[in-house]
Amino acid sequence: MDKLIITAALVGAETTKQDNPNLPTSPQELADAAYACWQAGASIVHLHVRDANEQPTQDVAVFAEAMRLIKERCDIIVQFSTGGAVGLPVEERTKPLGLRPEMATLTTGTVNFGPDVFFNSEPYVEAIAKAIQENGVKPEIEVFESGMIDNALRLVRKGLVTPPLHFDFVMGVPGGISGTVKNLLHLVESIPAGSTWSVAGIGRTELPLATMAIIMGGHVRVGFEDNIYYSRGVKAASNAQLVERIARLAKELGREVATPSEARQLLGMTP
Ligand code: KMH
Ligand code: ZN
Repeated sequence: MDKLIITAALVGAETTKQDNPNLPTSPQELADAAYACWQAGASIVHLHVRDANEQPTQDVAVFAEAMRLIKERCDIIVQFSTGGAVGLPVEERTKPLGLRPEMATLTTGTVNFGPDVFFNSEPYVEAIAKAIQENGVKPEIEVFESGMIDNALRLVRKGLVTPPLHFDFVMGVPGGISGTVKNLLHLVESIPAGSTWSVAGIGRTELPLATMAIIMGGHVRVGFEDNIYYSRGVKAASNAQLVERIARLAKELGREVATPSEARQLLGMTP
């Protein structure tokens, strides 16, 4: 099997320091957390940023500062979120792509998101795909339900996304596909041959789905964006603690962990 790519989703847009006081929010805290995750075995950092009031923002200057501080410390692949927070207009979501991060997310459809709607109409998705392509960024296709795979394949036919495709299955969002093994198998069987995939299980589904991905030859995303607990009722001490556990499990299950350079090769990215 290929080496395992671990992505650390450090903060997201929804979690607060009230939920877990160890949540990194400032650019410096994000860089420290990214470095600790890199040391623990992460090769990609999935990046959202917050403003001075810890609110989610797509402010280009804040993304620039966080990326600069991360790159000063290590060679981890920086993946910007183009999802941001629910309700943001597409122009806001694509602005940070001008900084030309190595990777960025691309959600290929609309999904209920708890009580909200994560809005990704076809014009939105195509605008984000175009901005990703124009800036030479590697897209990670975020799949919250299975129809989003079909939408991604339509983008390929339109020339807006170029294989090899990399998918991230975000499972267990209330409103999206639930985090069961049966659903994971269905998603994996639905993507084109030659694609790579990772799974981001929300909440208590994080660990079992990550374990499945390690066994099946997929890749894993963990972090406070998806889950703030280490075990039932016990808050995680850091994002790195969650990454460390995946690296440890992978070793036990016979899979080596990829460095950022190895991850770039596995994902077909130009260095
Ligand atoms: N915060 C969610 C509404 C992404 O990063 O691209 C969207 C999200 C997806 O987190
Ligand atoms: Zn995100």
